[in-house]
Amino acid sequence: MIIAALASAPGKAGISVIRLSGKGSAELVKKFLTSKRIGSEAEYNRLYYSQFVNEGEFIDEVTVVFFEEGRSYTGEESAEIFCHGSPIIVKKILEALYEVKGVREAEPGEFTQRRFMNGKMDLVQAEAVIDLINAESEAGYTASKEQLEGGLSQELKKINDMLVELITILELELDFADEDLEFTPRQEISGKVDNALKVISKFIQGYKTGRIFKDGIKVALAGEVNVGKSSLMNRLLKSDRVIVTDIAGTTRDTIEEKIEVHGYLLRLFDTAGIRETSDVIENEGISRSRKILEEAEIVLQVIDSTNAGNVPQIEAKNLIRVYNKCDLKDLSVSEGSVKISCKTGQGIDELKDLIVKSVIDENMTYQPYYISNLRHLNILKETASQLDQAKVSINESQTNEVVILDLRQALDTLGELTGETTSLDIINNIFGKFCIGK
Ligand SMILES: Nc1nc2c(ncn2[C@@H]2O[C@H](COP(=O)(O)OP(=O)(O)OP(=O)(O)O)[C@@H](O)[C@H]2O)c(=O)[nH]1
Ligand SMILES: [Mg+2]
Repeated sequence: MIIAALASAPGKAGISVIRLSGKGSAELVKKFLTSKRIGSEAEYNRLYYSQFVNEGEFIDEVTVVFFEEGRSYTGEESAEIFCHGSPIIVKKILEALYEVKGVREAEPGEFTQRRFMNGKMDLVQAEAVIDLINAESEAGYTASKEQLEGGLSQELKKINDMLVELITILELELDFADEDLEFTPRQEISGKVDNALKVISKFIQGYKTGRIFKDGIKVALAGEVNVGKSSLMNRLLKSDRVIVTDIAGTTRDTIEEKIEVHGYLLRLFDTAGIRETSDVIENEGISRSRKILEEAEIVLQVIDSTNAGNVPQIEAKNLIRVYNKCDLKDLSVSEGSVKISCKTGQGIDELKDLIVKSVIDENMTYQPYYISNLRHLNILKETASQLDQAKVSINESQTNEVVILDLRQALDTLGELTGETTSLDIINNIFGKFCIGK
């Protein structure tokens, strides 16, 4: 079955790209092209210019490229049509293609799914394609690019090979059970399981950092009313995004916006100032503030420098005290705190540096074990618990059969990550998150 869809963003643009994949794609497209140069001789990987004509109706001037089976994105014979970026032209071309027997509209992610099915990439890499398209920062781009290039897949392969080696040793012993063979000491087997566990726990620990690379750092702007939280939000965004007034209790809802600092995405949350109040709406706002405080990687406790005597304690794992309005009163602040003025802009760059530094080690570069996908984390945790079970079986001096069973289970679980043993439901679910045409 040939699939076809718009591969560029929908809407008006300079050009639009329509992609086809499946055996016979080139032959199919050629039927609509009038150029004499695209005879039966048309070459792959060459750009042809032609009119696109459907049943005598000239639709558009297009350029077309054909890709050979085995040397295309999907791995199948494919074609791409570049037309003027008009939604009407795109619609007409697609309708003409869908009219032909054996052609249908591609499902979301189906091109990439075919690439996966044809063994051109594993599931982890396919997931990286979505992340790459959705990346919102340099760090997110780096993480998904490395995953797409196979860094994570290679690390996973190492754990896989480690487990296969163990199973092979134990099976070999089973084969020679009747003979007087020197068995590998149980301690050695247990040590090898430990090695696999160590690598897996490195991945599990890398999740937190991986998330920061991919999804950014959650920063909550918190504090009492009127201290300048919303003013700081606007300063950081360089726009008048949120309402600022001298009335206490201006902000009632939590407002999220994103900025990029030193290549990392900061997800900023302006919150309602915390105080005792009988206002129902404001109270709802305050309870939302508290929730954000719990979830945030960093809490910026904004303090009014002119009223810094008795500020409340905020419980947070990572807290930076931000003394605002230093244009009105210039306090000296201790290390780890920062003084700023939202009015003049003083101290804002220093604050940005401090935020990134407090979460990211300066010399940190992306590592393949920085996983960022919850699916990956859950599978690795399950693999780890199955390996723990294998260790219990070894310690209880269970037979090789029992230990092999435990290890096989761990191996199968791991295979769900790369796609070897993943159920069709999960695969469809993953590709369903793609946009059409990818
Ligand atoms: N002089 C001076 N005034 C500031 C500064 N930052 C904020 N303000 C003023 O302080 C008042 C309160 O600012 P907001 O940003 O609304 O304070 P908030 O913390 O968001 O207040 P709530 O939303 O009510 O909790 C406004 O009148 C601001 O103009 C500053 O650096 N210097
Ligand atoms: Mg506010």
